[in-house]
Amino acid sequence: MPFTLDSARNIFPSTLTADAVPATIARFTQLSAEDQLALIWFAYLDMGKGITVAAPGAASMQFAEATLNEIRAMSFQEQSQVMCDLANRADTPTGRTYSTWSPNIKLGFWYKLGQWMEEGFVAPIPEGYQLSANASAVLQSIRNLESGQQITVLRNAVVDMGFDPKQMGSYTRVAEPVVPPQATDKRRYVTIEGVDNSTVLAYMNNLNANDFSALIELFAEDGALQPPFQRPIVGKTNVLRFFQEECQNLNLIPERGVVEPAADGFTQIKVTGKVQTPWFGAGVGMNIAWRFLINPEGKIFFVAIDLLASPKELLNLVR
Ligand code: ECH
Ligand code: GLY
Ligand code: GLY
Ligand code: GLY
Repeated sequence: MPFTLDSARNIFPSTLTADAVPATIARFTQLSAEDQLALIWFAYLDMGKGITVAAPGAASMQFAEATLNEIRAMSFQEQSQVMCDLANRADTPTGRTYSTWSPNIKLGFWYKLGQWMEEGFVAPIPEGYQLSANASAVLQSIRNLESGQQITVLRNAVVDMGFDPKQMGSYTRVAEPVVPPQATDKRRYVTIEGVDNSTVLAYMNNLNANDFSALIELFAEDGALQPPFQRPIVGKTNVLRFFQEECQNLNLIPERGVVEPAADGFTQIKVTGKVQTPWFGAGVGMNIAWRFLINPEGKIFFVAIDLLASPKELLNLVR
């Protein structure tokens, strides 16, 4: 039987992903908006003791600027209401605008609000705010995660806020401009112990160089990419849009892998290693697995990117 998207998703089933991330998000979502905001505030302050978040670039901040300035001009009470509405996913003008933004714009928006909260321009979390017992437990779970999992929880919490885009009808997506690919003589070329497959090597090298037009040509027409804790993105057009909107300036540091023949002339390849996001640079190395299914023409039929349960999983290359 030829591979389907569903069967492709199950290659290398022994891969242990960081289930603590969706589990924590599910508990977080049950909390009141006030608790959610306060919890993120405490988690973010905590994290700041160990790792530094980079300021968002001007290119991404310009899109949030009008909304940020409206919020800055409000009373503390109105500001708190806007922030709670976002956490509640309420149908408000700000909630709708927020939903049109790419993840990086959403993160940049909250980065700025956090700065303004510290500086006294935006309503702070009230001094002595007492988290509910449930919220304290969720915060404790976040504290117990490794840093790559912590920042994934924070990112997912921020991405999920705002009005539900599925209820918005058609709208224009707003993302940062796409940077030009890195010049050939500046590029870094990876080596992967145990893997010499040219499609996989080109995938890593083109993504590291922001060369999305070369990268997308590695995919089959109906190829799919599954980001951590998400449904697969299917088809070259959608995958390219995802690369352009969410994958600029990543640093992929694959370490080792295995290559195995699969049914119907396909090849399955698992690679493990680290990934750095431009938000935290070398400060946070996320433990990642890539599970590739390459078709007989050498094109990517499917690739899953998994956030691993622990560094030990970096050595799990068995089927
Ligand atoms: C304050 C209190 C009120 C509420 C809020 C606040 C602000 C919070 C802020 C949070 C900022 C969080 C940030 C998180 C960034 C996380 C980034 C991550 C990136 C992961 C990327 C990966 C990439 C993997 C991929 C690979 C591929 O091969 C294909 C593509 C792709 C405090 C005011 C809310 C400011 C900045 C986790 C894993 C490897 C799938 C992308
Ligand atoms: N500061 C990281 C970014 O804007 O992606
Ligand atoms: N955190 C996975 C992604 O960038 O979509
Ligand atoms: N999705 C890219 C990043 O957050 O760094």
